[in-house]
Amino acid sequence: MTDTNLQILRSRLQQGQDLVVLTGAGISAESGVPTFRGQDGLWRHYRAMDLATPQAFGRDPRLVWEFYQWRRQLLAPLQPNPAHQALAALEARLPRFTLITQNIDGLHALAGSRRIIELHGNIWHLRCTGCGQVREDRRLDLPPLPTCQACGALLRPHVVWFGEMLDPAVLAAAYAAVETCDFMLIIGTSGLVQPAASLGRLAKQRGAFVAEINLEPTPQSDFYDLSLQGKAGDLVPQLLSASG
Ligand code: BJW
Ligand code: ZN
Repeated sequence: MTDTNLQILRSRLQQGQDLVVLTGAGISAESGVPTFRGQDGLWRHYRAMDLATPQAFGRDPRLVWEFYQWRRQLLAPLQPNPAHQALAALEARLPRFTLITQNIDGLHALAGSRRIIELHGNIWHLRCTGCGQVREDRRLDLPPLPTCQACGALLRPHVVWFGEMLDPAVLAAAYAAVETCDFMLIIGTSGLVQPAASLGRLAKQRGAFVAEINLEPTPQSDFYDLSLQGKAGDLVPQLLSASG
């Protein structure tokens, strides 16, 4: 991050602006969580349409559950990194701060963030396909086809698959925050998946200053006020250590 760009972002934080942060898989990459796209991304090795759609689950729930059980086992020992921690510290400092994440890994909460809008759900929550009940369940030894204690129907991961609507209340909360913020920081997302990919543009249209932190430019970069290339685990803490 150049000194000038750093100064701009610091000064906005010092002004106590209403900040919205949107995170994607890139913020968890340095914790060891695989991203979705890019060289070692999950969707390079597995077909999203076979594993992350309601049709795939309907066709072969056992296969989809195998994929999610594997990911739960992979995630279980992983820890938040300095970028997650810096955002948790920001939440504690700023009176007006909203964290929106596309990530289902739960690492923001583990880092100490409290008010988190999880757009795509949470892999540690299971939802009943019969009665709709959602429960936290961190077991790593789930049966191959876990069922609901209340009604006996098949459980599924409480995540949002392609072709599914986001929870309307969750999406409404995200829009409300984005529409009224005056500073939005977008970290570690390829900006390809809707509707999350449009949130930055919406903030910009509403007059907010929008900055992005990513290893590389994204399709959205040209629309933002600043696009900073680098690792979230390096840049986000720098931003904070200079703002307090
Ligand atoms: C670093 C870094 C480091 C790496 N530091 N940076 C309009 C037009 C066309 C299609 C659609 C449309 N509206 C909706 C759609 C369909 C679809 C969609 O968007 N498809 C596109 C791919 C074209 N969207 C949906 O289906 C959504 N539902 C919906 O819109 O409902 C209404 C509707 C339904 C049907 C038709 C039309 C409308 C739901 C989307 C659900 C996404 N689900 C997933 C899986 C969640 C569960 C799971 O994990 O298994 O969510 S897919 C996956 O992508 C996951 C992520 O949250 C999401 C976004 O990925 P993200 O976070 O951006 O990760 P990457 O890997 O893509 O990028 C990582 C970035 O980090 C890279 O840029 C790196 O450079 C960077 N990076 N290391 C900083 N250290
Ligand atoms: Zn049930």
